[in-house]
Amino acid sequence: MSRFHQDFSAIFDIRYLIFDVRTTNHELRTTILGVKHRMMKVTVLTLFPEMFAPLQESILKRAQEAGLVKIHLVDFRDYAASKHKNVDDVPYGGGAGMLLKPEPIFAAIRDLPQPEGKRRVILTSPQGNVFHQAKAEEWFEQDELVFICGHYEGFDERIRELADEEVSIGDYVLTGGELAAMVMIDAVVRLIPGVLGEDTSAQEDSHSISLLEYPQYTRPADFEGRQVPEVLLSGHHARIKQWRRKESLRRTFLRRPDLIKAVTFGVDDYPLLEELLLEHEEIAEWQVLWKHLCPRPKRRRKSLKNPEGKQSQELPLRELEVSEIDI
Ligand code: 6GU
Repeated sequence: MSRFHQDFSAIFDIRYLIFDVRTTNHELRTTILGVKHRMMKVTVLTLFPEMFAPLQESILKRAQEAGLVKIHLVDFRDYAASKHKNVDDVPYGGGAGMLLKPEPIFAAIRDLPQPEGKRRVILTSPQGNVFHQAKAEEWFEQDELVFICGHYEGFDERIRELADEEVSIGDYVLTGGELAAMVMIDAVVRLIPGVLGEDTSAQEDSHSISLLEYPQYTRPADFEGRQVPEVLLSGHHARIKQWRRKESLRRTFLRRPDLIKAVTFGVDDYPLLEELLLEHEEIAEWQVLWKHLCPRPKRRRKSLKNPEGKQSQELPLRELEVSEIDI
């Protein structure tokens, strides 16, 4: 392993008996205690591989040790041709700042091993589409993600050609793409089954990103006079479920009203929404989104057998025999 090709995945935890096997469709898989898991490869082209030290901690560290993800850091300065290993240069036409040169990044990409399955090349840039949960889920389907981390004042336009997509993590400017790449890597890796542990489903919470999480409490039930809501101590699962749904709705209305339009309300939400409306009058503007769920009084339907349009419950199941009629 060269100094500039740090491969953190080399250290395996011996608790997991790991074998990499190539299946017929060339997908890289890892076998952990007899169970086949998909292995995702993440390659990062960066001038600052040391910045990726946080990926060697906690859950991402465990994911690598378990063979669920391999993170490969490539210092593209290694591919600079000049004696001084220059990777940047002044812009044609003048102007302040230096730009990343195309040659080292092109050479680094061309030197990557053949992709093992589906590969997506991502250029980090504040000009890209803004990253979101749906994008993390889309990338999770890939076998390899390659991040090109932009740095300095910008990069030569021709570098864009190497990327399948250009992605930003939000509307602010960072000094480089490294922190952004780490954010995106974390969001994708946690979706891999096994990364968060057996009983936690990342898929479950990612789908409900349109609604914010309800408040959570742990012991003690009374912390310096601050009480845990009574309902959570009740053991009444249906009531707890309702309370959580209501609090999720409340949080979303009050903190992220921009997410509300994407929420699908069910009939069970109607009473909760009407309660919330009484508690927060600012919610009224969204009422159009749930009014249609209002339970209607049963309409009287007229039919041949029921010419008066009596309510259906009142209709006899069969015609009564004369003898049964109490005169
Ligand atoms: Cl991906 N790169 C840089 N340099 N700045 C950013 C960004 C990326 N996303 C938000 N700001």
